[in-house]
Amino acid sequence: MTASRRILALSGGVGGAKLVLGLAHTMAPEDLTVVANTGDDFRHLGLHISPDIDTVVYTLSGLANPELGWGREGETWSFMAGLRQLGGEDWFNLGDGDLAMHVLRTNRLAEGASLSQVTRDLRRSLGIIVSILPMSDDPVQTVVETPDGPLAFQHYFVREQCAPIVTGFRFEHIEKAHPNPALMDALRDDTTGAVIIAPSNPFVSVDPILHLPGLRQTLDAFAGPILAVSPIVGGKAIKGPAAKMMRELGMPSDAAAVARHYSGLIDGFVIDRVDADQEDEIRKLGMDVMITGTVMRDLDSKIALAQDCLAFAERLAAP
Ligand code: FO1
Repeated sequence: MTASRRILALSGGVGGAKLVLGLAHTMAPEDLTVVANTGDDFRHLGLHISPDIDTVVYTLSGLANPELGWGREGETWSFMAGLRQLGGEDWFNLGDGDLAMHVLRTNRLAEGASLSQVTRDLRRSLGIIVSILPMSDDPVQTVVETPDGPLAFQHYFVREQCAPIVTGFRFEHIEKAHPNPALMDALRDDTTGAVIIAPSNPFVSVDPILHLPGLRQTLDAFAGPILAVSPIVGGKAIKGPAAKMMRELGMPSDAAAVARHYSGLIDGFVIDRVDADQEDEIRKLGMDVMITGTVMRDLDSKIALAQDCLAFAERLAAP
């Protein structure tokens, strides 16, 4: 795989955006296509909100709030203050600058634009060269099943702060959704060198993408390597509920369990040095393993992990 081949990165949440930033600093941005999960999307106060698209957009444009992992840095909250004063729903925080993104997106969609078109125009307006594709232009809603009944994803993640026990997941309307045609074209194009599954939550950030009708077959037919970066390091998720979900689903909350989740799909799995003792168990699943530093604390570590992933893809692609 020569360096100037297209890379497809499947991403959701903060971990995904961090690796995407590392990739954007490591390769020609025009050769990087990010496929963003839209199962977290929801309608709130009449606005169409696409959190995983926005986390990538803000991260690549340098506008992201590094502490929160969502929304904009240096945000003001006059809208929220006004909303509370008027007794509006205030469990989901919408910063004043962030609001512009949701209002614009909602308006463009209402005018008939597709989520792909809106996303392309928004990222271009922020000077982003990297392509950002919604996984689908059709609505898919991740539902978290709990002993007390189903929860819309943002109700689980934000309103309930990930406290409920998960017993399963559903992706509503996915059977009618089409994978983004640009993604399917890229997978069928031999200028695409590799697919990288970012260190995102396998259940609620990656599975909505992988379960889109026809996508798994197209991935299985993809000639290049498919690799994933473990979102679990030393039995813990760097951020978010992945490890808690694994335990609640009766799985070990370790890197090998994530590898098992992806086995049959991926050719290589990237784990952190602290999980080196799991290498043999993971290799037995029929995939190659790269052991490196996978905790991305700063730009240098994001770039280093991105470089490792590209080198791993080269190694996997070699005959
Ligand atoms: N996450 C929170 O924990 N609390 C919030 O108030 C919140 C607001 C918010 C607004 C816009 C946006 O794009 C994301 C927001 N998130 C918030 C994060 C969001 O729930 C997650 O980014 C994803 O859905 C999970 O990756």
